[in-house]
Amino acid sequence: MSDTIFGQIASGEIAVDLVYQDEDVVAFRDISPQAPTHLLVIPRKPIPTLDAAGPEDAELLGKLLLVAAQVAREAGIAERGYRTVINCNAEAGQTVFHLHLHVLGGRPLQWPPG
Ligand code: IU
Repeated sequence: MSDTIFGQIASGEIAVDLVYQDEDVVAFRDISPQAPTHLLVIPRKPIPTLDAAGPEDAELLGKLLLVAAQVAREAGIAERGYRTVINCNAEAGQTVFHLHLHVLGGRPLQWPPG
């Protein structure tokens, strides 16, 4: 059983434009890109939010970051710069409750974010 649409992507039930996959992690292009390059990196494990992750997920969380760096390099945005974002819960703008890490780049990014 899949948790959300990202769970269905992670399990292969829904096909998307994958840029990376291994036994633990999947990365694909965001359907509504907010920058010239906008990738999402998700665990196959259905963790709903960063707040729901526990010590048992430490290695997986580290892997998400390493995959984010890898797909950013492969997308050609690493040298000029990119941003990683995890929105946690509603007030931060989380809309899909399967942990995901945004990788945004290819244009200058403002700080602070809105
Ligand atoms: P958020 O952090 O939960 O707000 O991010 C969810 C992202 O998932 C958002 O950028 C959507 O455009 C993106 N997305 C997607 O790529 N494919 C989908 O089928 C759905 C959402 I639903």
